[in-house]
Order: sequence, then structure tokens, then C-alpha cells
Amino acid sequence: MNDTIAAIATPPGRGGVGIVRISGDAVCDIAPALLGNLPKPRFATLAKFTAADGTPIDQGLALYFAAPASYTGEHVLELHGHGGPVVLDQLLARVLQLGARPAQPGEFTERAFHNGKLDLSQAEAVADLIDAGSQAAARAANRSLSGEFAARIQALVEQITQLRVYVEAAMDFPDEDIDFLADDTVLNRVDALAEAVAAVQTEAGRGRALTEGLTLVLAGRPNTGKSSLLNRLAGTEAAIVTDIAGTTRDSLREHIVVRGIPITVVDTAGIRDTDDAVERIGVQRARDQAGGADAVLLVVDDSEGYTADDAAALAGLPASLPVLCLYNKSDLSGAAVGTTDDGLRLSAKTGDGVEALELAIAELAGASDAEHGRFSARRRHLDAIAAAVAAIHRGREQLVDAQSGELLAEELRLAQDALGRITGAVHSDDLLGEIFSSFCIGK
Ligand SMILES: Nc1nc2c(ncn2[C@@H]2O[C@H](COP(=O)(O)OP(=O)(O)OP(=O)(O)O)[C@@H](O)[C@H]2O)c(=O)[nH]1
Ligand SMILES: [Mg+2]
Repeated sequence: MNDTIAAIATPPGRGGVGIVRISGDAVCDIAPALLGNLPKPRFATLAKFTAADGTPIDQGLALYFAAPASYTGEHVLELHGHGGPVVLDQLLARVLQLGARPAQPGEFTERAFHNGKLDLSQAEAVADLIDAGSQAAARAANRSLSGEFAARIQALVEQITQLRVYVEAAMDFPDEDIDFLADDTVLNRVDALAEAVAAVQTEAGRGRALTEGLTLVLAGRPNTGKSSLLNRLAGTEAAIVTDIAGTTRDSLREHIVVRGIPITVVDTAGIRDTDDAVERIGVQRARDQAGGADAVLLVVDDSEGYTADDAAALAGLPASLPVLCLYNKSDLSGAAVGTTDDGLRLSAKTGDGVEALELAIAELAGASDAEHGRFSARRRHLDAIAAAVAAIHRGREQLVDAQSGELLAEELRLAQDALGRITGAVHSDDLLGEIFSSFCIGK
């Protein structure tokens, strides 16, 4: 990390302004060679950017941030020149000639992380803000970037630490150990902790939908109108629709945007017992797709009502998977479109009720109440929180069933480690590589 990195920080192509960014100790040598002097920190200075032979490459603003008061925590120099690819390439080449090396994707932000400027969840929020596909997603990323998510995680970590101290102290004094296990204080504190983690889990789940989008799977028995609904949502005739049961075999994915949220809708084969070898593979794929979805849209033929075959289509799916029932073909049944106990009634054929479906999808993604202090989150964060939830749950069982303070303490430690992976308090080089390599160069 002692070398100096440089990159063009603005997107490729032509623009009014193009920026070359440099970070590292060599900035203090590069600036005088390139600009004639090291500019006054945090002041915009008009300067000529000169080539080795003294001829000007460009003229623009130089901005110097002295370590540690910079984005990366190192000496940083930004050169704001004209946004042409040839000029910027020449400028970057000159900076490399003066001792910098090309930056890897995300390397500036990785240095900011290593220098304590950002925790890992904030570093990820930088990328999420750049990639935000909607205002709600951008707001959520901004909240994470400002440390709101990290603060929530930190509060949980502190709660766990205090509980661990209490449990471990009690174990160190065996006489009191009996009291400590018998009275409800520890159990109550474990339960309160589980509740607090679950609350963050719910919010993070919504945050992830805003950040990464949702995958919804249209499932159900044959001929209920799954493919028709896919076409309706996508606005194109993507899937084949016929009145023959078992039309769809392969799963078909369409990417749509609902209220600014990226949604992947997957059409699947109608689920039924069949002797047709190809259809059977399709049915298996349908089940696999549904199992991996964020939510299942169970399509039911409203003119026939909810049958045992509809229920059978859900067999084997995780109980935690949200299911929205879509009573399709309202034009045939004659029933009014709109919400029902467990979903919506609509018609893929006429389009009636499809707007309500889009609203329901936005709600699944958490976009409808985006104002509730929501933060951006990723699958990685949800996995870590789920691991913490599981550890706390196991710890509780150890306490209740085995009266074991040691095993509870150990599970609490595991829960703490899991949460530490979110902020980067616990991390591996592999994890960092995975996260930062998805950044753009120059960030
Ligand atoms: N009247 C009416 N017919 C519909 C509606 N939706 C679909 N259909 C008809 O129902 C039949 C089956 O539609 P599909 O979309 O192919 O149904 P599917 O669920 O994809 O069927 P499989 O792929 O075989 O599982 C077709 O003849 C559609 O035109 C609707 O809302 N109203
Ligand atoms: Mg179909």
C-alpha cells in the first residue's frame, strides 16, 4: 500500500471536464514536476499540466488534499482537465511516468477502508450510490454511506458484547453461576437481542431489494396465465401463450423496472405430475426457480378458484418464502379486480388490476415506505445477519436446554463475528477483493 495509484476518475468518452485522480506519497513529487509546485491544500489552483519536455498537455484545476484529510487518507491530487479521451490518456501517462501506477477498480475506496475513513458497509454504499437505479435506492445508499447501517450494526455488536461480559463474568464465579442460570435475566437479554437483530434483518431485507432488485417467480399449475402475466408485465410477447396446458417448459426471465426498482420476473412451467420427460424437467426447474426467489407469485385461475392443485404447486417451498396469490382471469370469473385476503384479483388478458400488481411488487421491494430511515444493503449483509440470528437462536437453546453458559457465550461470539463481517471489523482478503473488484476504476 506504499505505492501511488492513479486513474481517470470520470467516465470514458468526451465531456466538459475530465479528472485524473492520484493517491499516495508520490503526489508530493509528482505535483511539482507536473504543475511547477505542490498546490496549497484544499484550494482550487489554475495550472498548466506539462509533459516531460515542458510542453503543455492541458490546462485546468489542480486540487491537493494533504494526508490524512483526504478521501483515501493519503496525499491526493486531482487534476481537472478537459474531458477528451486523448488528453486524459496523455495526462494519465505522464502521471504514471512520474512514478504512479494504474489503480485497480475500487482501489481508492479500498485505501479509504484500510485507513479507517469508511467501514466496509459504507464502502459498499459508495458503489451502490453510483449504481443506484432509482431515487429510493440513492437515498438508501446515502443513508448507508453516512454510516446509518454501520451504526445499527455497531449497536447490536455492543449489545452482544455487554451480554457476553455478563455471561462470562457469571461463569467465572461458579457460586453465582446457579443463580445466573436460574433467574430469567440472561434469557430475557438473549430474547431482547434476538428481537433487535430481527428488526435490523427486516430493514436490511428491504434495503437489499432497493439496492439489488428482486427476483419474482411466476408459479402455479398449468394454464392459469403465468406466461400471459409475464408478457403483460414486460410489455412484450416474450413468452409463448396457448390454451394447451404445459406450454412453458424452459424458465424465461424478463427484466422490468417497477417504480424505479429493477425486478426480474421468471416465468416457469406449470407445476403438475406428468409423464412427459421434457415437461418433467421443466416442472423441476420451476420448483428450483421458486425456491431461489425473493417471492413467489402464485398464479391461480379465478374462474376455477383455488384448488388442491394450486396448493400442491407450493409444496416443498421454504415456509419463509413470501407468496402472493394472483387470481387471474377475472374477466372470466366476473369477480371484481383488486386485493383479496392473500393477494390480488386481476386479468392478464384485459390488463385490469395489473397496476395494483405493480404497486404490490413495489411494496414487496420496500419502495412504498422508503422514508423510514431505510439503508442500502446487500445479499452479503443479509447472509451475515442470518448467521447471527442462527447463532443467537442456538445459544438460547444451549441456555434453556443444557443450562450451558459456556456454549451460550460461544454462540454469542459467533454472532458477533458474523455482524463484524458487515462492517469489516472481521474480514478476509478474499472478501475485500470480491467487494472492491466490482467498483469502477477511479473510485
Ligand atoms: N380470459 C382470460 N384468459 C386468459 C387470461 N390469462 C391467460 N389466459 C388464457 O389462458 C391460457 C393459458 O395461458 P398461459 O399464459 O399460456 O398460461 P400458463 O400458466 O403460462 O400455462 P403453462 O405454460 O401451460 O403452465 C391461454 O389461452 C391464455 O390466453 C385472462 O386473464 N383471461
Ligand atoms: Mg406458460
